[in-house]
Amino acid sequence: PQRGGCVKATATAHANIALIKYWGKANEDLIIPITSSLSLTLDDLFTTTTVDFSSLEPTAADQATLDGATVSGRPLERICGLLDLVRERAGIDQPAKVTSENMVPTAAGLASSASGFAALTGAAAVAAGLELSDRELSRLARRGSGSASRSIFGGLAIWHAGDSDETSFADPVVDHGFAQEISLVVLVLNSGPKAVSSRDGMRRTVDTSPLYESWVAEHAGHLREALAAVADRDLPRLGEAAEANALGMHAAMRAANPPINYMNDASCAALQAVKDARAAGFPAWATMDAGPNVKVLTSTKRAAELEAWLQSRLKDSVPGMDTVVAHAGPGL
Ligand code: 2P0
Repeated sequence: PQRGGCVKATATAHANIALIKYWGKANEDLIIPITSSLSLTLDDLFTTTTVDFSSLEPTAADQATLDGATVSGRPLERICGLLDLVRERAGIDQPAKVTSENMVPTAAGLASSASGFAALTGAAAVAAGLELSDRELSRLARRGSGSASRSIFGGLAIWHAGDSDETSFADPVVDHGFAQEISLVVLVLNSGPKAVSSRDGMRRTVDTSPLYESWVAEHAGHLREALAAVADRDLPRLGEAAEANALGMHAAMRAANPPINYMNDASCAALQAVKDARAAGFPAWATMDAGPNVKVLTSTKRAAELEAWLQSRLKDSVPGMDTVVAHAGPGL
């Protein structure tokens, strides 16, 4: 493409939460994961990003803002890394001006690199004049942040681990509308910065945790169960697989040296409340990521009722807890 053809484009991508997790890389440079993962893309949690290859002097460095604040340091380097891949592919060399806005409901504390890198990939590809398939976009987004590979797609998505750049990408899961029947009640327990980044936490878990291998060994069964559950529209079976997979991941993290513990007292109280909700007859299974928040998988029908029940249950032990109900959202 000729240089003059490079323009400006905007894309919106939604965050996703893994029901069956990605934790650990087989190849850190290409971001090839050790396990495949299954996620739900969410509706009102998204990032909108504009990439403009036409407004900076040719010799300038890339610039980025997030919610109006200038991005620098490691986060800027990661953005530049993704832009370099896009430029290389398009045969251009203009610097880019990147403007990004995170749309997160009331302090959800879930601002995710998944929606950010998926939106950046979508906008940069179009601005650079590339016409990429969803699969190519997923592979490219993966290079920015692994979980971003899944945010190219709406609803349920599976990221096939693969063993190379060509074979590691996400696909939509054929679910005949089942994604609309499930929701997540997000218990926002702390929106402060995380103690250990996912990237470092994964590396330390893979390198030092004696429980990592057994989690990986169990993982294949969790994923198989979860996919069978989706095919059968069987929420309890999906919930059990998801909860076992997440708790096993956190156990492996805690066994790392030094230990990684994303759970605080509020997380433990929330996990117990989820068990209690189940005993009270709710469909409710917990999952957690690289932070203290607890996300509760439930049916869309009962999500609001469960949210109120959990709020009441936790009002004394976790004062000031925020909650958000997230439904299935669209792809890029
Ligand atoms: C997941 N997480 O499957 C897992 C579960 C957090 C816990 O993907 O290093 O930001 O950029 O590939 O994608 C968070 O890690 O990590 C994540 P990188 P990413 O959703």
